[in-house]
Amino acid sequence: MVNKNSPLPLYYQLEEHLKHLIQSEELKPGDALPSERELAESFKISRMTVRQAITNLVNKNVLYREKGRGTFVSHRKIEQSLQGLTSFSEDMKSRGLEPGNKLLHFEISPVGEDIQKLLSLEEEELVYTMKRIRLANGEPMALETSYIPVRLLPGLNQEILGKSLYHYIESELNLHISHATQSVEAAIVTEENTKHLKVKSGEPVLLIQRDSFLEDGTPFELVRSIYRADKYKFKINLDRL
Ligand code: 16G
Repeated sequence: MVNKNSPLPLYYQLEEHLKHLIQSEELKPGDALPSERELAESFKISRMTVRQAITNLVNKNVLYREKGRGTFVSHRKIEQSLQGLTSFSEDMKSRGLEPGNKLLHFEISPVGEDIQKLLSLEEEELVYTMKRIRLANGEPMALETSYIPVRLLPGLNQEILGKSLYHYIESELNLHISHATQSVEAAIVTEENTKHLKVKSGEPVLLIQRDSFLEDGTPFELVRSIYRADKYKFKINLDRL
């Protein structure tokens, strides 16, 4: 499995071997890796070589270390395309995961000038402000704060928000969701959000802002979300211009 006569460095060969075990699911997400000593003995290589291979895989997020517990196989990230205006519920279902929501906050009130502008609101116009933890198979993936003009969805309530917002807009109200602009930036999770997202303090997150429009150009939502960077990877296809 490691060939001492190969020109490839031993740490690299061990890395490739471990990656192969993960790809073939002999080692599954969350599984503990044998100790450095065990790996060194079974491959007849030095512990330093083992350590180097493991450190490289930790740096590539293939493995993660837990203090005092050992080294484990990372959970695969959800790969989310940045093309196509889809909802969280649709995204999870298309992966065979059960979407879930936990509503943390729901209020109807006027909003600040920046949100007024982005939603093309009249001054003092009422807006729903809501905060939802988005879950996949019960595990938190993102924390979403959405702003929606009451004028557009007068019947929106907490029960509807327990399910899919986009489904309600399209299937119950027959409105046509058409396009959006979205930005993604990196940040560190705030102390308050560590408990909502079930991540440790200091973990990286992705801040996403989406402004979505109906077919006639009316802005219907402004969403500021915090996605777990350990769970999400965004992907886009590019054409040469
Ligand atoms: C996604 C959208 C969010 C939208 C929600 C509707 C991003 C960054 N955000 O989470 O803008 O409100 O889907 O989901 O993709 P729902 O229909 O499941 O409630």
